[in-house]
Amino acid sequence: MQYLANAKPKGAAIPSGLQDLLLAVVNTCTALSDEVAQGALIGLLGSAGSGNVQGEVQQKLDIIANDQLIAGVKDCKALAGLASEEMELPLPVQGTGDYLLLFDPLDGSSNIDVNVSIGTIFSILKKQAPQAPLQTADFLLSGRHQVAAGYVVYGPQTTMALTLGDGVVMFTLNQATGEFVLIHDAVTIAHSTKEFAINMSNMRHWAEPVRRYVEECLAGTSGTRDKDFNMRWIASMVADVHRVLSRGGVFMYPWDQREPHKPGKLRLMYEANPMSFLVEQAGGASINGTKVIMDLQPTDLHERVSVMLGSKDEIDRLQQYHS
Ligand code: AHM
Ligand code: MG
Repeated sequence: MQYLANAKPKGAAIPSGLQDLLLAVVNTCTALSDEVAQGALIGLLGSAGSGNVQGEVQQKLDIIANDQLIAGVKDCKALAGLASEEMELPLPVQGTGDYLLLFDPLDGSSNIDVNVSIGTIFSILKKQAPQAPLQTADFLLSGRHQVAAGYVVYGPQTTMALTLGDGVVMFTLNQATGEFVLIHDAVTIAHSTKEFAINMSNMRHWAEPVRRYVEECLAGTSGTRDKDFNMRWIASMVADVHRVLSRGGVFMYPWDQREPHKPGKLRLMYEANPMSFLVEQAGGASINGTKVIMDLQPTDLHERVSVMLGSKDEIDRLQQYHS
């Protein structure tokens, strides 16, 4: 991928170890894109009959994508270790090194079998003590420590969004050559929007500020917002966030009282943080209600978080409703 060799985020070339790691992730996602496209033809659909550490049923593709990402990055010299939604504990790679990789290998698992967009989300952290042997605690860094983050969405097109901390770029996979081609060099999210995304079937369980926000959107021109809103819910965070990056909007998966002890459904370290990094770098905002997600100090690799992200004016409004 020529882009990685030429890019100069914040005026400096991407360190070679980080280039190698990003290239390994991109190459694995290129192969996954091809497999996802074949689905049932190569026996990829259906449940694996197992569960992950979060107590969720694993699909065959969850496990395949996880295994392939591990195989794809295991020779990266600068990668100390990795952590995944599908594994309880981190996996040492070199043990020492500059970088830590976190990923949701296959996001949107409930959409695999129905041929709706799914994807891979990744986050790369700078290891604080590169020479010290890897420990789980090394991963527990706030989103501000990310040096790169992105996703690949396997949809009608395979598209990747990437940030290296200096804006957001987008690529589409040329299926004929296997190359990701740059399609946007400065993705920006408009501050204002008329579109929101939330699973409305949970409405009766929401907290008051979220209910108020959505009720005001639903009231449209007859309410205080004085404009009509549109709603979308794909149930793949990758695809919903891709829409927000592409044409603005708000994406929410808030805390709700179905499981009151859980802060939310989505995972902080490999879903919310990388998406928040992309959204902030595109001029949007991302909060858990009261706090900025990238500032949260994680205490557990698999911790969950309430997520509200997208167009800045709407996120400011949501934060005000929560304060
Ligand atoms: P997954 O990582 O197991 O696929 O779960 C995360 C997904 C998100 O992509 C999506 O926003 C959400 O779960 C959809 O949840 P729901 O089915 O409750 O609407
Ligand atoms: Mg996910």
